[in-house]
Amino acid sequence: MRTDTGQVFRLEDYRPSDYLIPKTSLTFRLHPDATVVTADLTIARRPGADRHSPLILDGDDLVLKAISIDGALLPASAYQATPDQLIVASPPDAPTFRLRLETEVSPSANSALMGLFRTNGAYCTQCEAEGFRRITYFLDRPDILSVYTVRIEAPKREAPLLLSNGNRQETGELADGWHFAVWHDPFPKPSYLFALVAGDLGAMHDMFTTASGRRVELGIYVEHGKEPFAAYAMDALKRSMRWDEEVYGCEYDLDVFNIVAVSDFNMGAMENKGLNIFNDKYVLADEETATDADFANIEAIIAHEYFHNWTGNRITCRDWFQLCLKEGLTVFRDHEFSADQRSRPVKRIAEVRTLRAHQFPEDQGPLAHPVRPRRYREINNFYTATVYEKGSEVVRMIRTILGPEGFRQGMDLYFQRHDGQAATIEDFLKAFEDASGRDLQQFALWYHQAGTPNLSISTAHDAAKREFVVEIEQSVPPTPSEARKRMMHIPLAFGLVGRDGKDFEHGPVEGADVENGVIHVRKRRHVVRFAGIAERPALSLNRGFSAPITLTVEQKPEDLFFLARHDSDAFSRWQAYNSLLTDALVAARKQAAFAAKLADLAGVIAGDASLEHAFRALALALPGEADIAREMARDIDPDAIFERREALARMIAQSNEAAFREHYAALAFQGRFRPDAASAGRRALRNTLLDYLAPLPGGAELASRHFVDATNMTDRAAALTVLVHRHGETNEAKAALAAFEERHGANPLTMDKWLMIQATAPGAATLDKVKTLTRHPGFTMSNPNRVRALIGTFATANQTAFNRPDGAGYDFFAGVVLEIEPRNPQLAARLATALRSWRSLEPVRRAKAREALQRIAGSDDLSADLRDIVERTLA
Ligand code: 0A1
Ligand code: ZN
Repeated sequence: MRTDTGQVFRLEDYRPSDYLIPKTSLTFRLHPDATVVTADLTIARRPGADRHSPLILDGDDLVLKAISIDGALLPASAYQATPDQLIVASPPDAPTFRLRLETEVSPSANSALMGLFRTNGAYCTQCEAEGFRRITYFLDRPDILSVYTVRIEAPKREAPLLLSNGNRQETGELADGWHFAVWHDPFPKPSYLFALVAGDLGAMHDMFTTASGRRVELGIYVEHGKEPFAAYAMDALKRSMRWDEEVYGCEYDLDVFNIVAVSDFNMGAMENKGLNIFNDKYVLADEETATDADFANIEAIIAHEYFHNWTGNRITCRDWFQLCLKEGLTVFRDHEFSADQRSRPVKRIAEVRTLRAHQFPEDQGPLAHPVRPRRYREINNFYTATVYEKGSEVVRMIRTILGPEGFRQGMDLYFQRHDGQAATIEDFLKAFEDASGRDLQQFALWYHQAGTPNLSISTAHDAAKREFVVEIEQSVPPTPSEARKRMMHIPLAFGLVGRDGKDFEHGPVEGADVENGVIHVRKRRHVVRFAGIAERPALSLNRGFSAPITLTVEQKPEDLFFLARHDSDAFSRWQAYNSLLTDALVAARKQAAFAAKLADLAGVIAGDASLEHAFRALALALPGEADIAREMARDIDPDAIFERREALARMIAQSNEAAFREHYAALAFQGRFRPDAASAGRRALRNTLLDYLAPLPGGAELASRHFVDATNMTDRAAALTVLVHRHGETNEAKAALAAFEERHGANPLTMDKWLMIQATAPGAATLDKVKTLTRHPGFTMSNPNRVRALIGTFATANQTAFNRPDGAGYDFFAGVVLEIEPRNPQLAARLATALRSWRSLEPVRRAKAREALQRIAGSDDLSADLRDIVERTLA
């Protein structure tokens, strides 16, 4: 484990390396405790670099066994090797030389899951961001692009399968039952994209023919016996490959594309060139074990990693400050893919909910940072919702500003100019500016300034002048180390909706640039005057969520009720209803008439056959407890929020009981299971209705029947959730938990749902339940998926139990974080971010949460990962 050196990395300190590594040859002689890695590096001095500069290679926890240059062993006086660095003071003064290094690593002792480690008996690597330096000494930075040849040797019985990046060049037998394979990747790549997998795995094979006729062998490797569970992932892969050709003109470039699913993985998946490695949670699925949400995630993540082949691999990042160059862009691409494969409005609503749930709190708390950060202590902690999700929103805004054609031209130019390079955000923006002739200088602030901008909006209508006036005031809140902000360019999509539900055609506009239904907000204040508006319209704002901002709008509730039914933009219809629900929950509106109208509208939405099932399900789902807390912003009392939310749900259910029961019954479906969006939407609506009906008389029996009759995991998990969360003490709930365990006990991924459902049961008593579950034979602190299912969801999705006023939830959590940290610092640091919003709690809980954070901060020898998170959280 790397302990904290306190070193801060700054964007402005970027310098190109004095040395380059055009070619890398690696040989792995695999052994669980003593794998020998031989690296044969062709090293070149960068043209223009100082001839006397030493060669300094990165390492992490390495032991150097041998070193030679151009075939001659190096005397001890010529180099200095420590576990985290290798310095050759005076390398040869030749244009290129060969450095040969031998290191020895222990994959089985590697519990951090970075570098070369073991999972389920197989060997596997993870090198992003800085894991390659745990394999051999290297210039482990993304602007060092090298052509790799990799030879893997292993006992054939233990590891019949030997995989690395690129194309397989050679295989053969060796003495003593060993064998080898040689892989060559012709595309120069940074070390973080290197990968190796060796083991005894099952496979699903398929074929893809690219637009230009290249035949690509596809393979998905999984634990033996799990092959059929890879079918959906394979289908998603082929659809992704086709989509990237059709939408971006991006074709796959190697003869093989392999995916390996592993059960020990810190993140979702990794885009290593030609050899993606996945958390098996995002590969394995069938109706018996996976929910509709799992299917959608698999489709999205398979696409995401595949799309990285062009946005990330062919064009990579100059340095880690540019992480959003590959991540924000690739998330945008996977969002668009899912929108095309499924329902665009439903997908957009889901994206916005995720952004608000994960990125907004980050932007509004102590861990706020720009989409392109300027400094970091530990890069692992910057794989954040801001870099990924807000990064994607920024790309979406570029498309809104340029229009779809201008955007595509910008992307084409970006690919053309930077293929084979390590690029920056400036390069990316320049491609769009040059392709479109537009100035994106002010827009670039989206990459540089942290914080969620707010637009405060009021309107006035002058019937005599036939003028509608919209006053807009922009503010960007201060964030850590950025007190003063500059005004941003915010593309605000809007509509002026008339009584017939159609958008008014307006006359000339003054006060801001308005084009194609978008107001370009650029200043602190705009007074936008629309001419030719005879009647007062309802103002529909931020349609399609055109900008990742918050709005403070002086809006009459009648307008929101109207927009919720008639806005031509489906996202805004959802938003209008959601704003009304939020208003009711945040207690701004308590009048009975308001509540009754809200309940009526819920009934209308539930039964409106012109709306997709999935849309209705999303609209009917009340804002979550954390969403409500975010709206309240300070002195949060999670118990009070829980009660309010329950009361509103009950009120809506009671006043629509008959209709909800009828729709619920009508949605029952007996046909064959299909994971497509329409079928999933139907299940989602039925399960949402079940949740409403559950607290009413007969609720436990209804949920119990739903559970017993379920023919797929989506319905079974939904019913179990309702039983455990609302009727936890009943025999029905206990029986369902036991039946689930009996049926799925052997499948850890499915048992994660069982753990999650119990960890999120509301109420103080859940803490003891979670403690007990840590001793369940199916649970282990050493597997990241288990930890996230039980501990992660407890801390992030159980507002009442985690935030117990006695602080016992925080105390338990701090203990777990400290227990995990020595073996897996990355996992511990990610978990610890659950405490980031501690300052918005009411004073008693706030003090307890701070104590827990201080307890973590005060322990000795903290890893760089965890120390960075807790210190910034407390600062
Ligand atoms: N590039 C990956 C994310 C990723 C980052 C770090 C990792 O280390 C454990 C793993 C994966 C992606 O965007 O999917
Ligand atoms: Zn990614």
